Amino acid sequence: MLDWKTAILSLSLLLLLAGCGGDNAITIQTKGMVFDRETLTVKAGQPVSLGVINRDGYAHAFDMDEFDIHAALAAKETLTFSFTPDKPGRYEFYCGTPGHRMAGMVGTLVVE
Ligand SMILES: [Cu+2]
Repeated sequence: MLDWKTAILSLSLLLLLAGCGGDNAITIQTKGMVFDRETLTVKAGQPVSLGVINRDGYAHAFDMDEFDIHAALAAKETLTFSFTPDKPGRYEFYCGTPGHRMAGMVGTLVVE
């Protein structure tokens, strides 16, 4: 689980990576009961800094089983997750809030 310290640390890392023009700093937003991007593409072996922005006035979650990411996103909250995908492949991400995944809050992380 990520706590707020991890989130702040990750946010700092995101800003650092953004400052360096890091390829794998990406952002995704909730837009009602979907994510604004269905596919995220990153490169294997490079650290990823993934910002998830909840634009809605109610709670969501962000889950990616492959990378052991399972976090609640309060209304209007932004969290940043850092991980390094080792293997090329396609990995599912979704909102773990009950009912949301079935409603369409699901997408694919493509690791090239
Ligand atoms: Cu949701």
